[in-house]
Amino acid sequence: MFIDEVEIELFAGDGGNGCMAFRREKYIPMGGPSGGAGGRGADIIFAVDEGLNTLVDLRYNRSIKGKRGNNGEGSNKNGRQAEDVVVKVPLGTVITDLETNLIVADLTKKEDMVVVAIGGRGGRGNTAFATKANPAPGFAENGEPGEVRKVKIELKLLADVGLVGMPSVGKSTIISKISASKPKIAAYHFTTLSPNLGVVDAGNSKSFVVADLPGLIEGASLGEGLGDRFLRHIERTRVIAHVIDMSGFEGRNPYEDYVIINKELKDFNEEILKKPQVVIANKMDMEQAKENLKEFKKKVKDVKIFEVSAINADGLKEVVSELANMLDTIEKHPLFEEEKFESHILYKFRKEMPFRIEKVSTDKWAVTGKEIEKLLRMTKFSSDEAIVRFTTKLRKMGIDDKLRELGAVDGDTIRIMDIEFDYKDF
Ligand SMILES: Nc1nc2c(ncn2[C@@H]2O[C@H](COP(=O)(O)OP(=O)(O)OP(=O)(O)O)[C@@H](O)[C@H]2O)c(=O)[nH]1
Ligand SMILES: [Mg+2]
Repeated sequence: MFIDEVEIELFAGDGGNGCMAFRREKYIPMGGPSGGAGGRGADIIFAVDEGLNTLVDLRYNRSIKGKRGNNGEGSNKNGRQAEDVVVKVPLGTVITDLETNLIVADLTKKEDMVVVAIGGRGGRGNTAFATKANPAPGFAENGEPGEVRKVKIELKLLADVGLVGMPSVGKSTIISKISASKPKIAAYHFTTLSPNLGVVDAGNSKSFVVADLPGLIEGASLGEGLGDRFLRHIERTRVIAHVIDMSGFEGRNPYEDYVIINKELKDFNEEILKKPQVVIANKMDMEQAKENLKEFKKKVKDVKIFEVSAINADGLKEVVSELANMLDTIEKHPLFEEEKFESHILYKFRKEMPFRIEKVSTDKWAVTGKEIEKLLRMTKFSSDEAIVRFTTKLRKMGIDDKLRELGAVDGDTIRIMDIEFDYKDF
């Protein structure tokens, strides 16, 4: 089943409690404090799994809960941290906080992995509170509660070209001829009930992804037919391929179809009509098609029209090469503006990397991790040589690359512990 929207409540794990204990040793009446810290609660992480193409696995989950960190113990034993929960989702998944309506993550790269609910910190044990004035503190800290949030999870498929049009105009036939995708094709309306993706080989080692969408009819934006719910899947496409049945054999008028579909696209989201469009005039093998096309061309002058007989694979080569050329020249625009994102995003990385990066605000990033923090403490920032060594190390650890990948630009602020410096992209 194809599911492209679910709402779920996330409960990250609570931190384990710190322990209050004192050392007991033979012949020593009362030792010092020895309570260990609690472990961190489980993060709830969303990660891309390229093998998935629907959110169906999440459909029956009202909530996802992370385990609690273990409590600290005596003898300064720290509690174990809980194992993170990793939720696998398809490429193109967008996660929005339902309270703030801000986007927490837009997972558009196959390595993407984002912490959506943060596990609670473990509480400190009484050892941590020992001071000169109070060498034997009789208290410990409780674990921090894990983050709780309600999110909407949406799939917006990642495709370069979207095939749109009335039912039965031949959209699925086209994708079946230009890619390896084998959707159901039939003479009745609404054969396609959910989007199909296909990879098109455009030669010269170029390729692009096409989405074949369920048919639209007049009033789709008001819920007629299958409605407009699948149109979210062309929001990311860069080119719209508008398929029209030129034979008009079902008693339809190709020009009217063209106008109706464009109006439905506009009513769904005006931005879609701003995307470049080509018209695929299909079923040119049928009677009437030539004549209808002549009329159509008189009325529609501002868009490229390709004459095609999908069933015979006639004319599709030209369409593919034009689409490839267009994609070469059209810039990729991010789907959402920066302001729509939550300012604070925590990234985790697929390969266990010894650091974490948090996007603290639009131009500010925080890097944490034992190794990097140790290095920072040991670096004397008064010597040039030490600074060079420090920055080389940052690069070697892959921190530079990760920051660039996440979108850091020259002049952004990078914070490690309490030191801030400017990011420079070399
Ligand atoms: N004569 C002719 N028939 C075609 C051509 N292309 C598709 N058809 C037929 O048109 C009918 C509908 O084709 P589909 O590819 O299923 O159409 P669709 O646009 O995907 O339809 P929905 O999924 O219902 O929206 C099928 O019977 C196809 O065989 C063509 O170039 N010429
Ligand atoms: Mg179809």
